[in-house]
Amino acid sequence: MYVIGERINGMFENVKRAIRHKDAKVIQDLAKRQLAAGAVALDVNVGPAAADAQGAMLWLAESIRAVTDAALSIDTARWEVMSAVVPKIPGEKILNSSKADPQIASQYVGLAAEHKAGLIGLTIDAAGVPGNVEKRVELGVQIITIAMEGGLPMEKLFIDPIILPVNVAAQNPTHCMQAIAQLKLFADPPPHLLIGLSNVSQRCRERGLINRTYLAMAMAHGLDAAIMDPLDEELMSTAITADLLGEKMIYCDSYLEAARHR
Ligand code: THG
Repeated sequence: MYVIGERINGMFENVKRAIRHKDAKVIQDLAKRQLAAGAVALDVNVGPAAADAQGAMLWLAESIRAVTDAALSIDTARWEVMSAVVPKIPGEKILNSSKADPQIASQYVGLAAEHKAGLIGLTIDAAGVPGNVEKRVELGVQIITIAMEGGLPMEKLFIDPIILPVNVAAQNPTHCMQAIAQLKLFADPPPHLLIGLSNVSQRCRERGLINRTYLAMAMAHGLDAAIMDPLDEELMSTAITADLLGEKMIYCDSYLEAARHR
């Protein structure tokens, strides 16, 4: 499982405060703790309230780069921010994210290919989040095709079917799993399939239980990457165990520790 830590996000109060007061230690601690817990990449999102989104993103990336070379998932919906910061952030990067509209996706594929970066492509277009499986698959295939034409290898592409909270969109988790299973079949090697896992339980009770149960279900359908909370120990144990049961690793009595200390 390719785990991208979700905690460096301005929607969290402590991160919002750290951005405002330029308190790098808070960010560096979150980076180190998430990586120690098993994340291999870190999502970086300045949050909805940041006044200078570009400056805040660069400050976050620079703060993180002082403690790790891990891949950074540059999480912004704004092209002007993405295109300005990507050339300035050293090391491995994933562009998070592009929509599927051909003109938009071509731009992002070009930027990712130029910087040998990864790209998360959302199965969403000008019409919004699809209400069915077929449209998700169609938009996913559209992104796969544009990536192939643009010279972005499938190992660098992550397709995100967009998971919504189960309390407001009851069919969405099922639709996403079905789209994941189908999109795995459209290229060889296939692209990665990714979700922002915590979305599924927003404003629900039993968030941890919902997150880890859905993670195991989605992994059984071919999910192999997630933006999620690596500091949730039960969630990480579920991810490792689903990898074990999905033949991604071999059993030994200490498989949980072995996977954590890899
Ligand atoms: N796809 C892609 N990128 C994404 C998402 C996605 N990036 C952002 C988001 N979704 C994934 N990250 C989070 C981070 C936190 C939460 C949900 C998703 C979360 N936060 C608490 C909440 O809203 O209740 C914050 C509570 C607090 O302040 O402590 O749940 O889908 N490509």
